[in-house]
Amino acid sequence: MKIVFIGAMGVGKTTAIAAVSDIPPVSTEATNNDLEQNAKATTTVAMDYGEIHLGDDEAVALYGIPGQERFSFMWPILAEGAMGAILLLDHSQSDPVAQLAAYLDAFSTLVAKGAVVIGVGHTSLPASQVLPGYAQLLRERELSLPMFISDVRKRQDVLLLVETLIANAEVNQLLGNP
Ligand SMILES: Nc1nc2c(ncn2[C@@H]2O[C@H](COP(=O)(O)OP(=O)(O)OP(=O)(O)O)[C@@H](O)[C@H]2O)c(=O)[nH]1
Ligand SMILES: [Mg+2]
Repeated sequence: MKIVFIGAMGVGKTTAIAAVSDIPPVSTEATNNDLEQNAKATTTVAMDYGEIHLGDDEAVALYGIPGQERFSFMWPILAEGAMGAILLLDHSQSDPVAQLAAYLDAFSTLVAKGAVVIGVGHTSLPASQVLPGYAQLLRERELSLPMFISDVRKRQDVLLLVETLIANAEVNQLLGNP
């Protein structure tokens, strides 16, 4: 089982995978030279990799994309064969609704399968104030995707996203959806 973490630079894909991985995560961090986009010290330049172990011989493989546009050639490579995606958003960035739109477009194959769960982070506001703007975009696109406020620095928050994605995939399979 493979899941890919997607979203813009600095949303927390590397952080999320490190928070839940049962193995030391593999990361490809390099000095961030794009400080205008995001002020953090390092950025992913190829991918992140981690694993959640479910039983003796079952594992969920977690891949993280590099958020910088210049590495977008990696995105379809990393999404290949994924059962779904966890789309992370940074509510403190200037236009996170536009980011949601951009990532729904970039990963349209998984979106069409309903195999995307959204986690909105970098906020201390209640869901009732944060989520309506994103929900509006989903409504306009006639999409119904699970959405949570998530602090990806917390293992439980990331696990909720992963478990929801897996549960959704199982329901779709039962219903015979593509
Ligand atoms: N204050 C706050 N910080 C957060 C939250 N979630 C993540 N962070 C921090 O935001 C930063 C996210 O950095 P990364 O995990 O490297 O982000 P990324 O999505 O992998 O970014 P790229 O690899 O550059 O695309 C880390 O310093 C996290 O500790 C949150 O909900 N609130
Ligand atoms: Mg990263």
